[in-house]
Amino acid sequence: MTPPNCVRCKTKAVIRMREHRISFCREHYLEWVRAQTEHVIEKYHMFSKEDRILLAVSGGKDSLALWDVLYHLGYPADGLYINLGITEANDYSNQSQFLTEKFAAERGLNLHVVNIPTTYGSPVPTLALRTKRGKYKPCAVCGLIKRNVMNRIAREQQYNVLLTAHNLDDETAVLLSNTFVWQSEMLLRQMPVLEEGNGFSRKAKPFCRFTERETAAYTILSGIDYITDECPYSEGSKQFLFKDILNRMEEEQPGFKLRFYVSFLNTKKQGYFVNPNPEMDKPREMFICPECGSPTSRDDICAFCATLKENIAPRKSKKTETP
Ligand code: Q46
Ligand code: ZN
Ligand code: ZN
Repeated sequence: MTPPNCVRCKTKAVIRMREHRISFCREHYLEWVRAQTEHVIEKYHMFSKEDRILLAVSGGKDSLALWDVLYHLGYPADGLYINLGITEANDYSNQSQFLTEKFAAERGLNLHVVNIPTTYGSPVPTLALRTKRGKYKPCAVCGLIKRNVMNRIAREQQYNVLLTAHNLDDETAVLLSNTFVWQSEMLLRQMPVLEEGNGFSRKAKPFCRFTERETAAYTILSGIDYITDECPYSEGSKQFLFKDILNRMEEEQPGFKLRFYVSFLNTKKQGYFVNPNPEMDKPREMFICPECGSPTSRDDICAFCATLKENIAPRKSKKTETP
């Protein structure tokens, strides 16, 4: 079969997207990704060039691609890299920090770095190991730490928008897993944009409509040097199973993931997902955590600080020790 031509300039295409029935050369593909991102930012009213934007960057393909796209579109986004202190998988954390710093320096972008071992005394896997939640896998504690750090930096540095580079594969895997067990509260909250409230900045996901293949193609075709190793703790994650199911559906029916996600959002927009307790949508009474200054719904230290305390002084009772 003759390779397809770029739909714009008719030269040989480097990427063909069956889900959109289009093919592009390198130059027009990069242009298309940038234009589509701008379209998503405007469609979901994510942010404008006047906002103070902070992007969580991991050194991986998605976050560096998003930072590059925003840079080309003229959105003044600063980066936040969190070094988790993971040394396995070829010195994973230091290597990804190095690549993120190199990316930022090459473009003159502003990057905040938070080092978890220096700030909290131990790397994430060690912090997690000493807690009940992270006894077998550090991911739940890691997620809690990352969210706390992102919110804290946004608050301290007055960023009103916090971005993550979740792509369509991530979003549909979460959607599928929540649908399987009818996690209605999570389904209600899953949106491309979460408005600011209760002391937290607005959160947005400008890559939510691009597949992982599309973001990877952007990173490679742009010549961005990114970390190819996965975090060693991601192995065995249920997310991979859901992604695999969705990839098989996509193979059979190109465009399946996008239809699944967009029809979910449209159904929600039509009012089919309604909170049975409207009181829950109202701004809640919030407190300030006396330890870290985070807004919290608990009239006590926040969940993050409670986890760290558990870590510093593990509870001794048998009940606490039992998983
Ligand atoms: S970084 Fe952290 Fe992930 Fe690694 S320890 Fe688990 S949660 S897998 S996105
Ligand atoms: Zn072209
Ligand atoms: Zn706290």
